[in-house]
Amino acid sequence: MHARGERFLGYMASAADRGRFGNAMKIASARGALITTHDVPDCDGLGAAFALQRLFFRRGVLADIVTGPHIHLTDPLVEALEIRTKRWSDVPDSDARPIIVVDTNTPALLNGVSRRENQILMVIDHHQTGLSTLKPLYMIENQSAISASEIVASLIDRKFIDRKSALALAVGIAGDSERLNDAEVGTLHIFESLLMISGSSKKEVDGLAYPDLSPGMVAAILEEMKHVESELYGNKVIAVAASRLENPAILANEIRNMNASVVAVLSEQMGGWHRISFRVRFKEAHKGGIHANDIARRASEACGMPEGMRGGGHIDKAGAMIRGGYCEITKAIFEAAREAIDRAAGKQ
Ligand SMILES: [Mn+2]
Repeated sequence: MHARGERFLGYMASAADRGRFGNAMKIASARGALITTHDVPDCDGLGAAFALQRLFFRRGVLADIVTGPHIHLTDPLVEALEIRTKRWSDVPDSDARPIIVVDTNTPALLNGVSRRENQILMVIDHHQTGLSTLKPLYMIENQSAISASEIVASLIDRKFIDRKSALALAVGIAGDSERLNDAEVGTLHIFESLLMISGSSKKEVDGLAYPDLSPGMVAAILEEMKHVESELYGNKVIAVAASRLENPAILANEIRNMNASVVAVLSEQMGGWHRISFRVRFKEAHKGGIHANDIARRASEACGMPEGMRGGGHIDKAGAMIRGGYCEITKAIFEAAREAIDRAAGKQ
């Protein structure tokens, strides 16, 4: 489908997107850039940021990757590619370089950015655009892309994608697509090209995207699994739990791997806030019509969260920040999950 010698690895970006990308690159080439991704970054966000940073370095542009706190699951990627990241606290207020954001468009997931005055130059994202979104000078979004990394791989001229960038983008794609299991042909094609450029194997990429959990982590997950609340609704399993792990998505993914249909995991934050990861089995989301982002939004609404603070994400993978008591929130989640199951059944 892609003839040898094509200029770009894939078609997750349009010609207009490439025009916007070129304009943003011109501005950043003159002024430098701060590249960032959502708080608690994943392999997709870091991979996409790293590939952009290498493109800047190649042009002699001063570009730093700046993030919120990391979690250990991205350590193998960071170490393998020697990705250097800064924290927002390391960047002085006087640093006026414009900001490039990858893998989110939600201000609530960008705590460091919202405290600063820097111009938002460009956003590259594959998530649903909610009510509260960044207003960058250039927006590049494609919700049919499964990862931000494949959009970036479609924006950069292939001759500027080196081995390290290719590996980072491949790991980003693998990380967001459940080891390519969820990927359609367009994504697979980009991934294969990246694999070839990187000189790495699929196994190496999977090892970086899905590092083995440490024994301590396995023990912690098993401990938390003892307290999962679950319900068999029709023939679907709804499971809700609390987690003290560094990211609620870790437990949510493990429970979904057991084939629970709808999963929500709450992580208590300061001031009565809960960070919540929602997961729906891939098949039920894409073929069954049960949508994680919809459940996140409705549960947020039921808990009195105002418009623009009702979570979001993908149909199989979503998140929300809800303020309230644990019991009140879990009740709202079960209710929203049952309704989503009923609605999906009604549609079929
Ligand atoms: Mn992503």
